[in-house]
Amino acid sequence: MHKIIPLDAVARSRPASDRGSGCGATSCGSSSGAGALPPDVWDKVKDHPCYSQEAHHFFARMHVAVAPACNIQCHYCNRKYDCANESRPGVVSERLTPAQATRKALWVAAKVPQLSVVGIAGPGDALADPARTFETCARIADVLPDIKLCLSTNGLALPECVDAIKAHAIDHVTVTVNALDPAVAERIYAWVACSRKRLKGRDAARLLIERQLQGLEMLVAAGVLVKVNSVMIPGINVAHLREVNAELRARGVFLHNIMPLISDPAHGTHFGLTGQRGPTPAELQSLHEGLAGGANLMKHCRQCRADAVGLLGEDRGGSFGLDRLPATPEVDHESRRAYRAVIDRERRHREAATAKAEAMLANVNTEDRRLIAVCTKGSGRINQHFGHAREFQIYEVDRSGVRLAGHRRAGRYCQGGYGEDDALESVIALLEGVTTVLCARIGRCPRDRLATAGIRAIDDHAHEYIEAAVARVFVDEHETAAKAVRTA
Ligand code: CLF
Ligand code: SF4
Repeated sequence: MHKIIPLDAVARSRPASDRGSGCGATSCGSSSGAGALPPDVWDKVKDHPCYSQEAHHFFARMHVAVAPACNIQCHYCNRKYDCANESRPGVVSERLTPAQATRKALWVAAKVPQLSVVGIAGPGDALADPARTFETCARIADVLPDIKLCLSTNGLALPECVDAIKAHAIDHVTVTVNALDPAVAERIYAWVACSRKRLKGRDAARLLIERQLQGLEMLVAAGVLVKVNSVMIPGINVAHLREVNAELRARGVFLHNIMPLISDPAHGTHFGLTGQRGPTPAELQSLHEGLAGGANLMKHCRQCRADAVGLLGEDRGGSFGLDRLPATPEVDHESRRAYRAVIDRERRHREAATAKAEAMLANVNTEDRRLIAVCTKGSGRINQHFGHAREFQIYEVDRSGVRLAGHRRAGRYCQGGYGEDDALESVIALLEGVTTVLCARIGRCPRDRLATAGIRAIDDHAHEYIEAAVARVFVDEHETAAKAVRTA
């Protein structure tokens, strides 16, 4: 019934200028700014915290958990919990009706001026029961026209839904593709439902891949920005993800997000119970490095919940529970517009500061490359106390520029007035490979302990833009080292 689309057929049939979003290896993707993308694409991504790395400093997303059903079974998922394709496994969301979801979106928009995107990412698959998903999208678009709609799917039901996706002006769709080779995919999925039957093994894997590719091509052809998530599963698909990444680039996928498998026996998943491990941060980084030149990589994903609310990395979902949902939330559209105007100004200043910093870096005569950790609460600035950081953003810097390399989650060191020694030791272990930490403030004890571990903590750049401060520190450290060599 289903025809397999050969992996290389579409890429070959498309003119070279159309391939890979029509972009060079470094010209587009999540880290790109206004000048590097066609204006219509920039317009779609500029306020989307997942599709634009820059936007994630300023804009928030919320998920509405309106999609309870699923049509496949992934080995990393336990149906008692949410869909692990686009959310952290092991968490349970409050399921909402489309009407409740709309009220919740209004409520969050009223309280969180940064809100720019509403996504549907579970708790099951967003397209397994498309009527609920599209009803929710239509209702939200009606009352919040400044909000972008986004959804995430395993792709099985995607081909039939592309017309509805376009009709509802959903510009961003994530498809989870863990493998393009059925022999690899059959080790990741237990079954796939088709025409009221459950397929298993290679037939199931083949059908799912075929539907994912067909849907993905239809979306790209329809001008929808496609992000592909792949769960990185050591021993199963790690080497294969290189082929997947290259194929995605050839097919015009905007962004490839490789998410580390989270596997915990307590979640009761097949992988959790059979001892399948997830990758280490070093393995993920090495895979990222090996994919340079392929489809653009997303490196700022936080594997959020299906009911997440807030900036990526913060989760305010607990403050917006169903039990407190107002009957008629009121949104002040004027103050939302004012927030956007402030952000536009802030972005221009940040861009200018980054350009200046990059010019300064280009003059440094070194092949050195460093990892610098940053404590930030958002806005693209160094604005968090070291002791309050629950995660560190890791920036890579060399003479060619400053790039986000990822983030590392930490236990908070400061426990209400005193420092927790064990937490500090885990933070130090977590910062392996990092030479410097930039924060808004740090006490003497942790600063000294970090220094003993070979990590310099600096709080002289509090409230400065991240890229500018990272570049300044790199240049200063290089100049100090060069001077020491000259005077030796
Ligand atoms: Fe949600 Fe996903 Fe849309 Fe973002 S999340 S549906 S694209 S609005 Fe973002 Fe969260 Fe990572 Fe997803 S950080 S898990 S990539
Ligand atoms: Fe679970 Fe999502 Fe996979 Fe369905 S698609 S089995 S909900 S992880």
